[in-house]
Amino acid sequence: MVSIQTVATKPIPDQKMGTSGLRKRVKLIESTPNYLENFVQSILNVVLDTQQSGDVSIVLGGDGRYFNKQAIQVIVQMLFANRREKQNIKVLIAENGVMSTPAVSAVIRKYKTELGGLILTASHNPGGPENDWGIKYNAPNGGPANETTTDKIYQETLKISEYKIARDLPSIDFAKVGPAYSQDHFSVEIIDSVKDYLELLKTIFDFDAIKKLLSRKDFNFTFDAMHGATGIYSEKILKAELGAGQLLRSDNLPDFGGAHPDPNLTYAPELVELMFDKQGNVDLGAASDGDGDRNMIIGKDFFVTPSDSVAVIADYAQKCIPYFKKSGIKGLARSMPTSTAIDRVAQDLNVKCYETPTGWKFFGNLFDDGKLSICGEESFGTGSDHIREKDGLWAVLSWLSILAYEFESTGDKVTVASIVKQHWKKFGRSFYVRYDYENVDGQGANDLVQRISEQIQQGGGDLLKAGTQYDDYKVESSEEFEYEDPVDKSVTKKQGLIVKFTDGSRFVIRLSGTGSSGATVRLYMEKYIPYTQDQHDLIMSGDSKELVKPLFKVAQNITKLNHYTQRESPTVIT
Ligand code: G16
Repeated sequence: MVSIQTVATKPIPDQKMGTSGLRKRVKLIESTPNYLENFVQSILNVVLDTQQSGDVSIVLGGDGRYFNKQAIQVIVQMLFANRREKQNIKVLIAENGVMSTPAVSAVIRKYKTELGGLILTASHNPGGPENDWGIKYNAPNGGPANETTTDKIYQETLKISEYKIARDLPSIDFAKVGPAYSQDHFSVEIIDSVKDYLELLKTIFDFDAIKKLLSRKDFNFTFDAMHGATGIYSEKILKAELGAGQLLRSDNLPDFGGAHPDPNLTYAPELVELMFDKQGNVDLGAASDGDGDRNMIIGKDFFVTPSDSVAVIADYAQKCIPYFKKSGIKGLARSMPTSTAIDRVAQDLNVKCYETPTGWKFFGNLFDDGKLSICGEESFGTGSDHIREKDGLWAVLSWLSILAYEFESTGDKVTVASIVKQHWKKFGRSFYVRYDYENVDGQGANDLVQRISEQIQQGGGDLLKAGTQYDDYKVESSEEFEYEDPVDKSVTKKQGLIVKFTDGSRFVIRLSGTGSSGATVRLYMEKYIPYTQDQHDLIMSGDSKELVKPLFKVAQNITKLNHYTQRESPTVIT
């Protein structure tokens, strides 16, 4: 007979979910008594309350990082101890505990798990004993919990006084697919999430067309899984099913090989070298992050910004992806700091383009309400209404579908660069750059935002009054972004500062919500140039970083970035 212990505990400060889940240093979690238990109990207090009666199920998976295996056992013990009388609880755990974030979303939706799912990931943050661990709660629609739910969970963390656990529950062996435990209205089943996820992808894409492309002698593709959760999916889907040639870092490691599992030009050096090697022959390169929801797309000698990537996918979707050929495009969306490239595609398709705060959770209601088909974020997130998370492999298969379509219809060899350039010719180009000032002093970062916010509240104040001239830039307007959800009408305030200029340029400042210590200031700059014959060379070959330099000078001048961050230059530029 398994016994249940009720353990007295005290609230632990700072257990507040950020943009997506709770992310903290492993050292802090391991050295703070009850850190994990407090947080899990707070989630369960909120989530179990939503299902007072009837049998329930929940998904449990993660990106394979250090501390996950141990955490899975603790969470199972707590689920067992918290089950209600006469209520059966079924826990679906990923084989080896590894399930990408998009696959968790797919599995929640497929099995209709009443309690949603828990994802053990700190996303693209490094892993291992010296780095980060994290946990996200996803709702029964498959998407990240909305703000109402995360606020409730946070309130629970502030008043928690006890948690329940069954420490002598037998340890669950999650290495083998099938039933793993069943006792007293409680069962655990280990599932093959790759199978479920693959099944879903097959309903979306034309696998034969992609296979044909990948079998061409004159087309080479390389995928970098960054030692993250997507490793197993890339082996079984990209390689075994579709015949993709080269995979990099496809073995999942608890510390991601000591690297930063963040798919960008800085942290995927081997892939980047292959793609920018003048003698190289790789036509499409792609990478995804620790938990597989972010993606990076690179052509030969050509980086595709996430903002352009989603715009190109949206423009092509109905032509080359069966799912959209059938369902059409209901609407498009982007997070506020993402470039406006997708807005112009929406205009062309005659559908609405929604502008949401940063965070995939804000797309959830739009998807559920049938208002949205494809969306993306500048932070390397791209996805659609097939699930409720951004989806790295979905973006990669979308690009393979576009290339397959172009190869087939033109009968000629096309390139990623030629596809994007064609897009710029049709829509003009948003030159776009993001500067990150990582791990700066929290007080300084807050003061920076506060100062600009006060000016905005005074109608622009001395700094931002419409008409104020800074070098060649004249202020047109300034605002602090606020979002009213079109479906539930909830209002989310203080989501970033936007300064627009009369030439159509803008810069945005906001603080990141995904770091595990200190603060990160993000400065986003965009300059849109419509396509004309005169601007042809600039649009096709202009360097975004060079082009936004004068705008950066103005943003620095207005925000006093160097002073508040105590930095001379950004840590990362994307
Ligand atoms: C999370 C969210 C994304 C968001 C990103 C960046 O991504 O899911 O929607 O755009 O954080 O957030 P921030 O700018 O606040 O750091 P992920 O991949 O880290 O889960």
